[in-house]
Amino acid sequence: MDITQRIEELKKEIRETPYHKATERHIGLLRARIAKLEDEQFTRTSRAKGGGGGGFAIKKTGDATIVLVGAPSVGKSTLLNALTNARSTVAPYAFTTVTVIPGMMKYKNAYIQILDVPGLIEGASRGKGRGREVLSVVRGSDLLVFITDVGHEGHFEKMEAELTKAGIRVNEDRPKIRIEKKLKGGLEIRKNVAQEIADETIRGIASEFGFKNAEITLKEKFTLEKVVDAFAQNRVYVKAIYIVNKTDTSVLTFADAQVKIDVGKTGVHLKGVRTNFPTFGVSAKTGKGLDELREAIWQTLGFARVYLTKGGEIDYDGPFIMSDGATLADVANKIGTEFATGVKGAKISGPGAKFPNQEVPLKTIVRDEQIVTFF
Ligand SMILES: Nc1nc2c(ncn2[C@@H]2O[C@H](COP(=O)(O)OP(=O)(O)OP(=O)(O)O)[C@@H](O)[C@H]2O)c(=O)[nH]1
Ligand SMILES: [Mg+2]
Repeated sequence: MDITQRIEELKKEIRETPYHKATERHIGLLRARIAKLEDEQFTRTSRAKGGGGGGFAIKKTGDATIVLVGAPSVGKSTLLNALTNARSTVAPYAFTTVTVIPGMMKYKNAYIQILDVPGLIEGASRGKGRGREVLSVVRGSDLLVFITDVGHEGHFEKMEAELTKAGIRVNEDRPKIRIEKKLKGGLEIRKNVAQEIADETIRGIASEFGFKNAEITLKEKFTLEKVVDAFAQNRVYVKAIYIVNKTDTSVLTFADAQVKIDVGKTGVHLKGVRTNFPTFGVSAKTGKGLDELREAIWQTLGFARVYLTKGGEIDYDGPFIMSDGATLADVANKIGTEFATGVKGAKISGPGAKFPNQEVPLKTIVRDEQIVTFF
């Protein structure tokens, strides 16, 4: 039996097993086995085809790298050309793009690398249509832009399903768990939050992934899927925004969200398809909604522009672009490691400062448009 068949067998068994306290551990183990097989399938097919070579090994440059993920012909290349200086080939048939085409978008002083890749189709995680190569690029990115075109809004779900099978978690937080390996003592489960999943189930899943002795602290309420993710290797967590292209051709309707967008309206927030994350109607061809898209990319990446003072003057020309959660120490390091070792402290003004030139610890997280003086 090949891996795909084994996965199907296990899924069938899960479907046919009623879920309750007595079967929870067994179902947990089945899920863990599926996760292991999917990982194996993904790495095996990647190796067989020689990994990320053949135009797929793109050097990451700039402040962040984002990937345009979508089915063939939805307009990924057209969008790349509209947002960046790139000239990726556009044509009205599937699989026009067969490698990775990079472009650079400058926005608010940040250099954002955008990668156009071949269309993602069902079965990609099993290697269909350059799927593995595309998914490898996706794994290495900072943000995904999911793209579909009018009439194919259901594609979002399908794309996410392919990514999930390749160990990629979209718009999900990393499981809040601490796993401390020990030399002996078995698997000890500690909980900061009450859990519905039994300790035995958690132990079973952990040992399925090869953990023998460890102190495991659960810091949030876990689902069975999250327990599997917490112990599985190879999970990546990436944010995504969702866009529907070609809104110049017809009225965009979202059946699920019960939102109707007329032709001509731009950049409308479609809450409901994926709540909490922006969804936009755009037209790569006419440029409709692209300003809002650029801003959404910037916002979702969570960048902060940090202005340094030079001889008492604020240097507004060249802010440092810092990523989400960066500290003042990270800013000093970005200036140079030698500079950072000489830094004793920092004073901040503007956003995040209680008053101008407030002295704060270097571990302080920077805010957008903050003014910093190191001393
Ligand atoms: N009307 C309209 N047509 C568009 C738009 N964006 C792209 N197209 C057309 O859709 C077709 C496919 O566009 P591409 O940019 O090549 O699509 P792709 O997603 O890169 O396709 P693959 O590389 O094959 O995966 C072309 O004929 C484009 O001119 C749009 O916003 N509006
Ligand atoms: Mg293309």
